[in-house]
Amino acid sequence: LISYQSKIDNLKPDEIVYRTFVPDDKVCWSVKWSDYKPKNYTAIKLLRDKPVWADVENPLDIKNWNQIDNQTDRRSHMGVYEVVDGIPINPSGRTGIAGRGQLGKWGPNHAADPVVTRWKRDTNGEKIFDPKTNKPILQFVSIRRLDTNEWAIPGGMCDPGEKISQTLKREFMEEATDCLGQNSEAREKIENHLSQLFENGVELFRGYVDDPRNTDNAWMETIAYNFHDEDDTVFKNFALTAGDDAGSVTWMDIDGKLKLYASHKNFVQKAAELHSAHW
Ligand code: RP5
Ligand code: MG
Ligand code: MG
Repeated sequence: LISYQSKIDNLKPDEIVYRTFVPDDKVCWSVKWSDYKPKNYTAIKLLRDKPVWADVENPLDIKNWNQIDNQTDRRSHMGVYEVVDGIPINPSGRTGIAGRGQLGKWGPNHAADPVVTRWKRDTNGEKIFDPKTNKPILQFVSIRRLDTNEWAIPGGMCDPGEKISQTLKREFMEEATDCLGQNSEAREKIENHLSQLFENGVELFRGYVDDPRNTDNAWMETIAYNFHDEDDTVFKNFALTAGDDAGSVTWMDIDGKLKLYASHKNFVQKAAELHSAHW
């Protein structure tokens, strides 16, 4: 089943398109599987509403694969991907479903993930250590996604022509501070609070994301950055508010037992390693 498809397209149970089961040893395209014929699925929502952020319906009308195509970056962080009979092929292998699924773009869909961290502190402001690892506990700003209900990094898709630094800050402000639900004065205040923090990021990851929406012909890629509030100066007097695609927001303790959306746990682990924090 392609994630939350029934909800998005309002499908009846018998209309849902299921993924072909792909065993681990058959994910790689180089492994022969002549009977592999995944169902084709593009969300009805995309076909019917034709949102501005989405590609044209027919991938054969797109020519500039592996390049910047007008404002759309069709290059992959994973190198040059194959295009077979005019259709881009997922560089990470078979997903059990063909078409664009719920993703806007054929081929790579670029996102950015801000991993915003601070130290967990007691009421006296002292760092809290994990009793087993003896390392201080780092916290990150986590949102609960409205689509799958899973906890995740407050990331999102890059707008056409947008710089990655802008996407990181914009998505954080939309999902973790509800800037879209505020007037321009409040929005400016939030932006001032965050501007310095977002100037000093460290790249954690760049590449393919194991996103539930991925198909054989459309997939998510991201750049994850860490923005760390070492002395709690930014967030001491600043409350988080969930907005846009986020149902709730919280400071979540970083720990190896976390369960997060897609490959987000890997990015958070990298932040813990960067700060020699508990994992
Ligand atoms: C994930 O999808 C990325 O890591 C990023 O967090 C997210 C972007 O999609 P939306 O949040 O805009 O749905 O794979
Ligand atoms: Mg968003
Ligand atoms: Mg998002």
